[in-house]
Amino acid sequence: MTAGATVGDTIWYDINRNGVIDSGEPGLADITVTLLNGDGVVVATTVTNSSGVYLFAQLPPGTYTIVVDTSTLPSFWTQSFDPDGVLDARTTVTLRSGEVNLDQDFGFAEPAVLPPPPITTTTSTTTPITTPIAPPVTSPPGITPDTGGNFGSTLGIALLILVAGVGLVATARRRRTAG
Ligand SMILES: [Ca+2]
Ligand SMILES: [Ca+2]
Repeated sequence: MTAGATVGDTIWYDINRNGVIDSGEPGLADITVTLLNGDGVVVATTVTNSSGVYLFAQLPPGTYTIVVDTSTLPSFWTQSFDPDGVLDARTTVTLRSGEVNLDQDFGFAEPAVLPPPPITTTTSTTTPITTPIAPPVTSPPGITPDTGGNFGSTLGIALLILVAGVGLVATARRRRTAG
């Protein structure tokens, strides 16, 4: 019969992100922690208590991996400290018979630069999106600044006026002739 080993024990809010549990930095409660054995099989799962403490006890000696379920952290929080130095929210330890290893602490905090808030679509018309307006093209009066279609329609209107004018003149001539 070998004495059971214990591993833990703190997941904390590393407010100043220096990797050290400073006074005033609280533990993170209700964070899910999973323990895998050397074969990667889940041995146990627990959650941190109100002080951010987790413990796995009565373990046979061997190699274990502690995995912090980051989905149970506040949104957008990132890791500031990992026992093995690699910020992947997991660490592997080898426990001797009866060993008590309470140095497997993980620090998390908000990112130094917060991500932009999620874009929310709004139907409000009180704050319309203003798009930059190109300055108007100034041109001498009487000249159409645009080309193409506008010119064509202008030409069409001019032709209509011309035809109407010819018609009026012809009508007038006919009236004079008749009178
Ligand atoms: Ca700290
Ligand atoms: Ca790690």
